[in-house]
Amino acid sequence: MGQMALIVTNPATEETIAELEPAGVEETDAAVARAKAAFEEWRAVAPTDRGRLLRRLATLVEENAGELARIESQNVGKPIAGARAEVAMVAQVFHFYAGAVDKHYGQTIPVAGGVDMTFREPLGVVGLIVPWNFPLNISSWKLGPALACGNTVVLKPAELTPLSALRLAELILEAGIPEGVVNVVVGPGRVVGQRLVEHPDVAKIGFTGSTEVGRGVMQGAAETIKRVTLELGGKSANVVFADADLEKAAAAAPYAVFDNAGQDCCARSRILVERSAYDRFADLLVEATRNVKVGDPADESTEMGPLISAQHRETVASFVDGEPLFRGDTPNGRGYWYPCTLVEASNQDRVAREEVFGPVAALIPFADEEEAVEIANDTPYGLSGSIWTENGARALRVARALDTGVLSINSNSSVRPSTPFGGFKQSGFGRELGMHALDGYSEIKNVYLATG
Ligand code: TXE
Repeated sequence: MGQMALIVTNPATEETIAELEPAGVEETDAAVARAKAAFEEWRAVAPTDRGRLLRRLATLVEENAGELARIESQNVGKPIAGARAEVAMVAQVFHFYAGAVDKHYGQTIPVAGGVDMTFREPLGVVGLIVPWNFPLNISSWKLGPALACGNTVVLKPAELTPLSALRLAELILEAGIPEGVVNVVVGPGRVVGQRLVEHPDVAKIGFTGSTEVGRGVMQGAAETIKRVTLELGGKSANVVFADADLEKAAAAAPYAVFDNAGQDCCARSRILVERSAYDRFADLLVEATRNVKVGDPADESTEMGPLISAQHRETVASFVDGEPLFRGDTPNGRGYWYPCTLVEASNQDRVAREEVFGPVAALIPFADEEEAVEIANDTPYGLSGSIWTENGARALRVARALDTGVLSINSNSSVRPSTPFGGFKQSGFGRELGMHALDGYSEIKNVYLATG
């Protein structure tokens, strides 16, 4: 092919950990053809058997959790304890969809002259395009419902982080899922990803990545009227009212933005604080941020590792000018380190408008509930967010008023295997996880039987 080798790096050491031959259009087409050939057999597998195969995959992920977590930690620079928790979630996701296969029902609808019924049909070959921030997790969120519904798959991991998906592909075969049902293709987004988007035999693209590339995916999909699910960027607000448990909110806030070194679409990177509690909360937040343990991802106690690449570190750094409210420490020497950083901002500043995708949080004061909602919604994004208050009615009032897909009250957790996850506005559309994701990987067929 004459293409340059794809160099895979450990971002904590800058060492090369793998060299791969990148796929091109030809290999992508071959993978789509394999998935197409496997489709009829896979859709015909009895639901309980398909469930059993997914259950076996979940168990294999559990049995190989240590190895998968190590791969993910070394390839993404994730702290090993966090990587283990992510792999545990991958297993839970496959367990969930193993159990969902035979619970995704059709309906019967009362009509005149006969019986009307609906079926959930698989789409065919689906293209799954995954980013580098949670490579295995996000792969599982798409693979679980895609396979449960009877689709076959071409999965394209991000160029920077292909290693865990390649290992997962081996476990998929070991679980007994037939050859051709899942095909992992490693190569550049604008070649392999683009080809999947254009390919006439691909029925749907499940995409997680930047809003910019997502826009291109949606445009490309229009040509063949492909279905798309887009999980894009975010600029989520963590809204802290003066009547909240401030200690608890401040202790949790750093982990809602510095987890995964801020490379998280759900990062609560705008911390909105009611003015009357602002100074007290800012002091508590600085203290809590000082305690975030940044360092070697292999160390069990590490809470934050490096960024994914040198180029990404430059982008992140471009958001911080002047002296921030707080800047943490990082290890010296090799690795794409960037410190935990707190800045005071207005919602019009660039740091409050664009997705930083790094450990930089903006503190923004608000006067009252009305202004909190106005600022939180003043963004093109709408993925996630949190509300901290001891007033239950206010919590629900604000939750209903925020234009965002996933919210937590007195907590910052966004993602569970059984609950729907996805965005409003330019954070995308379609839902991953839970029973809702199955709707994105199946088509409803309506059948009328005349009984007269
Ligand atoms: O994302 P891309 P990048 C945001 C975040 C980050 C920025 C850039 O702000 O800093 O995006 O990250 C594939 N056709 N998020 O450049 O390029 C690509 O190979 C089809 C938010 O890594 O969107 C990869 O597999 N596919 C986000 C995937 O798309 C294409 C997670 C995502 O890469 C393609 C990641 C094309 N033309 C980044 N070009 C989140 N929501 O969590 C690239 N790809």
